[in-house]
Amino acid sequence: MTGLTLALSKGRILEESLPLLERIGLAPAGDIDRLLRVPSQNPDVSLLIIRPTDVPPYVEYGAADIGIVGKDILMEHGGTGLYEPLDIDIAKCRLSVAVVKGHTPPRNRRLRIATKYPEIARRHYAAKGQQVEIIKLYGSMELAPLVGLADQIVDLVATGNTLRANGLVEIEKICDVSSRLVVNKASMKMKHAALRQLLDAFASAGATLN
Ligand code: PRT
Ligand code: MG
Repeated sequence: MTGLTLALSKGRILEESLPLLERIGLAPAGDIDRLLRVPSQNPDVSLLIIRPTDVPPYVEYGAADIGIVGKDILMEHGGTGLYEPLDIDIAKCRLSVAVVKGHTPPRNRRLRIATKYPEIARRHYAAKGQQVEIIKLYGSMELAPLVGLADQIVDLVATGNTLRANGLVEIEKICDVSSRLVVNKASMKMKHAALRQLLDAFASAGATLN
């Protein structure tokens, strides 16, 4: 089999991927808390442990043949330079708009939207014909409306507990999110047999076709 490199999203996606990787014989064979590159149980597949937002560029430019990443990150990235053959149905949540409970929109200026996803937010409000100002943040979006930095946030929601704890309410769902398998376009041609085998293994372990 041709050597393959699989890029994994460090954090909750990696944790939720581990049982699946184990089932298909790709569990990490090394210290995933310290190493950035670890062998897997399969000698033909090595693993990269990287930040979720870095998975699309690693796969698009061929530093990894395949990757596991959230649909949120893929949508923000644009996703056209990659194949997205499988939904692996883990790390599920939704991307939503939330506001402070009882908040009334400003009348003398544009709505301010705080988010880690400026592209998704831009497309969402543009589709509704709404002119907004987007403020890119890197974490703790829930704080922004509480301190008057933004009128609304576009953020991930799973149980809704974080919103509730901060006095925020979800007013609109943009889309559902789960983790996806993405594949480098050139690898799909050049390493077709090896990748086909891997994709089949993911599919029979429960991933569904897109
Ligand atoms: O640190 P870095 O910025 O690199 O990454 P990260 O902190 O975003 O990574 P991590 O490990 O949190 O994983 C993020 C990925 O997991 C996302 O890209 C999603 O695809 C997926 N995912 C699934 C989630 C959630 N569920 C989720 N609930 N990512 C984040 N959350 C956060 C959300 O932002 C909010 O703050 O959890 C909070 C809401 O949870 P509830 O249950 O209180 O609603
Ligand atoms: Mg984090």
